[in-house]
Amino acid sequence: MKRLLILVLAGVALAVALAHLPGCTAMKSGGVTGDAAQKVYVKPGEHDTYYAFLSGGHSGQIYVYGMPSCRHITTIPVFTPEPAVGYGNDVESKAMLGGLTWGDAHHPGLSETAGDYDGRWLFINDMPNARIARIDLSDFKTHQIFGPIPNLSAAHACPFPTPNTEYVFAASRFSVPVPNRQVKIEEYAKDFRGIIAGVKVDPKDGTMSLGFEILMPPFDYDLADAGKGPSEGWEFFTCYNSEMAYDSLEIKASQNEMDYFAAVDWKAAQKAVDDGKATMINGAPVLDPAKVKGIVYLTAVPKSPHGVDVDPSGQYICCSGKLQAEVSVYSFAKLQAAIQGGKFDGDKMGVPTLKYEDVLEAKVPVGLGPLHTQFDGKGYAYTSLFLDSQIAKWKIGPPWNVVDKIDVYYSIGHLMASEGDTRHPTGDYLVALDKLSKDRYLNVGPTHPEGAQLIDLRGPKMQLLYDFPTYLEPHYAQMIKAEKLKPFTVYPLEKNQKPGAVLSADDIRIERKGNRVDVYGIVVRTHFAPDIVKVNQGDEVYFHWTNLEQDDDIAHGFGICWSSKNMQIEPGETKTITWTAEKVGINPFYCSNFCSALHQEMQGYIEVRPKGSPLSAVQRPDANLVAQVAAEMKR
Ligand code: RUQ
Ligand code: CUA
Repeated sequence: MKRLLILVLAGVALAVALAHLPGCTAMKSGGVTGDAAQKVYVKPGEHDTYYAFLSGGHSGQIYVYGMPSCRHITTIPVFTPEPAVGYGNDVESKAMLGGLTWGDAHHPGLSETAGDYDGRWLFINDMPNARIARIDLSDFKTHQIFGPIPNLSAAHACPFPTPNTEYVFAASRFSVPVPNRQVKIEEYAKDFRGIIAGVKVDPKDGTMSLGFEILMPPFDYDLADAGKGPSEGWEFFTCYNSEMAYDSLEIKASQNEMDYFAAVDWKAAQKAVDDGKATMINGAPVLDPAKVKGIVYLTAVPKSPHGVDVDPSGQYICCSGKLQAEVSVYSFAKLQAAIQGGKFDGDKMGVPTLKYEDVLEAKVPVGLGPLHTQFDGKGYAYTSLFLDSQIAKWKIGPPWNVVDKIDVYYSIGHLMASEGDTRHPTGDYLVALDKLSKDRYLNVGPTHPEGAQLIDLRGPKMQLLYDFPTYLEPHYAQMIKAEKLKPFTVYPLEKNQKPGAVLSADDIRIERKGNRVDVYGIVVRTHFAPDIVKVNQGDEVYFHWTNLEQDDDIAHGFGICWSSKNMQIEPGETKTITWTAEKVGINPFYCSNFCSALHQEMQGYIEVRPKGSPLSAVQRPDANLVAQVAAEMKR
């Protein structure tokens, strides 16, 4: 027995040594074949067929990639200031960030119509601050940040939109006292609660508002997915820590054989709020399942589940127990039958519990450390295996077997399939989002990039096509057909209704009231008007710049020397930034975004005079400059 063990260990050691031998490239390249390069090659001047939106994790942003070329096209600033474009620096975006300069963005959620991506909006969560942002895909800009959502701590299971984007959701990863107050941490089970929040989305403009909150037992709510087809109207949430541990979770939260997934009937929950059955806590309508029946149920899931994913047909709910080598596939029909038949085996703080066997359809032996599942629309599912560093492809339906596996490098978390969360995944590509990249790229010191890998799903077997590094740290991502998005490239000047906008040369002016100075100006190739600004020391200066350009890609910048003030003004846009005149003297400003042959000449000066120097209430620029701008506006 002992000898056998030694032999096995020696074999393992040899295999490990071989894998690390230089020149063992067949191993490191994961069996990539010669045609892979062609499949990712997008000729210069041509465009990719998919947009991929990768969450930026604790960078707080969203990264936009083109697929299949895996080229990083742009980064959308969301929860974190971005100085190049001045996000968080101009007055409007600064107010939207609400004083926070960090977010941890996990799960992008594209808006849907009838269960398919419609290309209107992209939602994403900021876990630690329990916020949800909405990016408008008509201009790829963040337009709303909703939250912090009251009573809820760490919105990880978030936002996972419903099939017609009626709602996005958030649930507490870390339970806290509700309402939050000083309590003894040791009285966790008594005083702490989880919250599942339904956030309404206005169908016309995407504006988010709070619909309802449900008071839940103090478990750790982890991931979510919306029901679709037969299961439309329901949202599913996995949770771990049904042990209700408040310390040493690594050990104490892995004791129970079973944790749960929660099934929320969101229409019933909204109706209960509309019928006045909620209690207001911190401005949020909170439903207590001990008093309000029929809104939420718990079903047993083995071994600390992570991902929950509904298949394209909407019949099956796939949960992965991190500490189990199987995916548990539940039947929505069985869930309904058990609820209707009242087959509860108890309750958790008023939430009825259902038995594993009563709702289970199949167990699929995928491999070690299953986390997330995606779909190809051709009857197969793909589950990421963190511990095995593999993806398992398995058949949805009898015999529920694994039909293919592929190695990934290394320690895969999420995976994303093309249109993979919709009713009609396209089955073209899969991207593995690996937590570790180790030796895959040139060494850049101790912080390695994250690893992403493009996999072709079009053949009978998965084929690895390409590796691409990403900055910290994509969790989830979504991929949408490029043809569905038609972003505009200039803001039409005639529709510019911003309060500080200057749409006529006669409106260019500098106004002062007390120590507040408002500069109403324009930027256009290749000058600022006004380009001379006179203020007094201590003045609070508001620069309102309107970009008169209506040509693609002609943005101007406004950067002030000896300051952190910079922003970009896009064609047709008006933006405001503030700056305090601290020192007497001359302070240059300039266009920070290369815009034309005379970009270097696009500059100006602020003359800061001593406090109390006489200055007129309204300054107008030089008449020649006004005439020049008037002529430019007619063009
Ligand atoms: S998580 S590796 Cu933040 Cu979505 Cu699963
Ligand atoms: Cu305007 Cu450079």
